[in-house]
This record gives sequence, C-alpha cells and structure tokens, in this order.
Amino acid sequence: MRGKLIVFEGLDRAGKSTQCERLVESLRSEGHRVRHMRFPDRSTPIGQMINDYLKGQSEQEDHVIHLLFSANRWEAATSIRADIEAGTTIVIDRYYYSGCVYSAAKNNPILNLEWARHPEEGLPRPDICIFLDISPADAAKRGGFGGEKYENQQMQDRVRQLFSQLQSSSEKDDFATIDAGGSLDEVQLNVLQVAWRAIERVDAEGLPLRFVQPW
Ligand code: DGP
Repeated sequence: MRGKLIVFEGLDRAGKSTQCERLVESLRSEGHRVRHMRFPDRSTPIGQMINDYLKGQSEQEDHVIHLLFSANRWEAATSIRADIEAGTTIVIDRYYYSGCVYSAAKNNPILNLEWARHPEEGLPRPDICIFLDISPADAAKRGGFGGEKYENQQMQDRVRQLFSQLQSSSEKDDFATIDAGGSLDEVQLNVLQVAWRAIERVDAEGLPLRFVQPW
C-alpha cells in the first residue's frame, strides 16, 4: 500500500507543530513508516533565503519570495513522491495552502490567490489537509505574536479569511477543519480521527497519489 500525504495548516500559533509531532508519534506507534517534514524547509539554500526574509534580514519583491517558497516545496517534490510510492506516510507542517494565502494576504493587486496558486500546480496533492482553526485574537493570547515578518494581527486576519476562501473553492474531502481552541488532548483526538478516516479511505478505495490540478 502506498503512503499517505497528510498536511497541517493554520495560523501562526494554532498548535500545528505540536499536533504534527503527536500524529507522527501515534502513527509510528501503530506501525506506520512516517516521515515528518515542514515548510519552509530552512535547511536548504533556498530555505536560508526565506529564513533571512522572514527574520527581516533581507528584502524580496512579493513575487520573488512567493516563488522561493514554492521552489522550496518543489525541491522536495520528487522525494515526497518516491517515499509515498514506497509506502512511507508523510506528515507536513504547512504546504502549498500557506503558499497561496500568505502571499495573497499582502493585498498586492498583481498577486492574487489565483496567481499565487499557479506555481503549486503539479505538486503531490495531500490526501487530507487538517486545518487547525483559531482566531487571530486567541492565537495571540498564546504568548503573543513572534517577531517574524507575518506575525501581526492584520496579516493573520487576512490569512484566516483567505484560508476559508481557499477551502470553499477546494473539493470537500480535501480539508478537515478542527477547532484548535481546545486542550492539546482534545485537539489530538480530533486530529487522529480525521487522519485515520483519510488513511482508511485511501486504502479502501485504492486511491492513487494525486497532483495539484489547475483551478
Ligand atoms: P513557520 O516556520 O511554520 O512558522 O512559517 C514561517 C512563516 O512563513 C509563517 O508566518 C507562515 C509563512 N509561510 C509559510 N509558507 C509560506 C509560503 O509558501 N508563502 C508565504 N508567503 N508565506 C509562507
């Protein structure tokens, strides 16, 4: 059986990293082979350029940084595909949905959601995207915003709005929204149920790995 592609998305401080780790541990303890990834992957040369930008150490034109984020996913695409075909499940902290909404949230009139999605076409398509939903105000209560580029209230408000727009233009089965305001254990239980359902569906229907299609 092929591996599954499971993605976590949400605002900064929604709890993605913790829930990602917990899901990886649960799946491994059930005997799944699991690779844990996150984007941006700051360890590559492209990822280092992204890191400098996010930390305010360099400036990039909006389209340029957008394409760097996308290139950072494309540089991993072949290995994601190979692992899934070889039976390894991949759990990713942020993927191309963040790619679309964070760039479109800048309200640059020549970089809308549709433009932002184009470079992502052809990437391995998640079997499920688990969206951890939290209001920007509640996210900010979790220790305040950090110091990186997009961590401010105005940007997070727009990002949340765009996530919801993106979700309504995607196929119903692609997304599962989970209230991230509950306790870690409550959220984890919901995450596990969603992940199991997605895994069972792929296996039961023998679904092949799909790729991001044009809108
Ligand atoms: P993280 O390492 O998950 O905290 O992500 C760093 C920041 O970068 C976060 O504010 C979300 C944003 N981000 C993640 N992926 C993308 C992307 O593909 N494009 C843009 N513009 N921003 C992204």
